[in-house]
Amino acid sequence: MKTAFQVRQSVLASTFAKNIFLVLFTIFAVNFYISYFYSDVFLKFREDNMTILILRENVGQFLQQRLPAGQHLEFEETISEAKKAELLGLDDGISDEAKRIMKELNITNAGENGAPVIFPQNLSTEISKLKDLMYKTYGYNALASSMISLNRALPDNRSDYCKMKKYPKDLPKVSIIIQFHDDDWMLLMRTVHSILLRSPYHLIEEILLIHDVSEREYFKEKLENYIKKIPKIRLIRSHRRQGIISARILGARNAVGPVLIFIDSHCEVTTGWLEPILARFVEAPNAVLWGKISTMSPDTMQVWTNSEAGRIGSFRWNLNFEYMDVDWYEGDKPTPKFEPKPSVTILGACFAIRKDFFHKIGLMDPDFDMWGGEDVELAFRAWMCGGQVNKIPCSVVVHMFKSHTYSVNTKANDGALYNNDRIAEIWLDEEYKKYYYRSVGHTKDRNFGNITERLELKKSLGCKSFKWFLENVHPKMGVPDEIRRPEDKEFR
Ligand SMILES: [Mn+2]
Repeated sequence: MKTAFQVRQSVLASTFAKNIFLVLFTIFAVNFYISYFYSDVFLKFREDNMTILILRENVGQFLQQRLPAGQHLEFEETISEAKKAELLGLDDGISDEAKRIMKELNITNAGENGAPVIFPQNLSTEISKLKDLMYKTYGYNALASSMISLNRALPDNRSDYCKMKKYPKDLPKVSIIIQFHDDDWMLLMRTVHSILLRSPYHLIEEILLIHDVSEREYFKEKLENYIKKIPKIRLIRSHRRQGIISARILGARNAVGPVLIFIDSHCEVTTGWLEPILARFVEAPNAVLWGKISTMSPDTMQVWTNSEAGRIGSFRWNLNFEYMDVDWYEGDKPTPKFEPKPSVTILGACFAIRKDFFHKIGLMDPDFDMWGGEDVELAFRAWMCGGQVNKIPCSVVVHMFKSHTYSVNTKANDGALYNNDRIAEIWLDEEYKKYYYRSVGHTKDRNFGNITERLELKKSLGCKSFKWFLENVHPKMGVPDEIRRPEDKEFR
């Protein structure tokens, strides 16, 4: 029989064993916790801003201080887009209301991989009305868009040449500028998310959102809160309505990165879109670059991409943009299809330019009306004033042509012509202006504002003539019969 002393001794012994166990367990747990994050996060995303971001949320300040700053994400390519979305805090953005309608219509994984969103034939009156109202408000099927994840996957249909091509890790950083006005939240944010998901994280200096005065409720507090959660986004609010062109100038003036990319608020970028653009600037710093612009349907949100190299940009005598087939042969030698190639003009939906060169050649014409013609004007100016324009076929961006634009031109009866008139008056030589005026139907009292400053800019930059431009950049540009007249002497 145990004495009271012995009982006390054995109780003490077992308490001691329990305490030892607890201490050991705690040490083990803490170790496991730290090593888990070291192996899963720290080792994979070491020494980068992104590591700091993740660790701040998961582990705490003490680990953050151990990280040397400013290095690259070596393993970024190996993480899935879903994982990257999770790490960056990018939600799918689908509202409860959209989820309810999806359930009712029996729609799942809407728009994934660029697939079309197809509604059933007999919609209820309620949904049918909502669909029409949203289409009218935003100029595309915004109800379908509300059902598609902001992080949706897109097909990578690039050619093998583009997929295999390797680019250096150290490329100039980019400020991506997106101006928006009354746009739909989901479409704008899908542009933003696709950029964050499909660009090497260390190459994005910032995504600059230019809020061009909108009364939409969600662009007030909701937007402020949203951008606090997402890395690298900066918001600039304009105090007066600017239009696309002035809003982009505002972006260029505020951007930090050495390279600027202007992209419309209704785009999605695809895998590998950024590297070929930035790599080209190393070889051609004075270039305006644009990639392949694929199409997104305004009715179903379907995305069409293919492995073709695509066409380059040209223009008509009314100074509107036009696509042009590329001559793939120089003599009997095929040109490398997917390498950067000269393009006469660009499409304004998405283009890139170095910040220093953009400032040097005078940004964009600040007296332009809200929209139109600025892409052709910039291409002319780049070519004539010491730069060049290139198409980058390996860079693919998807763009939606909506059924209406929010900007209304007001400076002349037809604002688009106001801008084109300015281009003609500033950049076309006297002998070519007549082709423009004939092509748009010349009227006497044309109002194109004051062009003195732009002419001075042209002079101070020592820009070449339009004749030089046609002969050297676009020798195939002829004058069609309906524009030419017998009294014109033969033009090329
Ligand atoms: Mn657009």
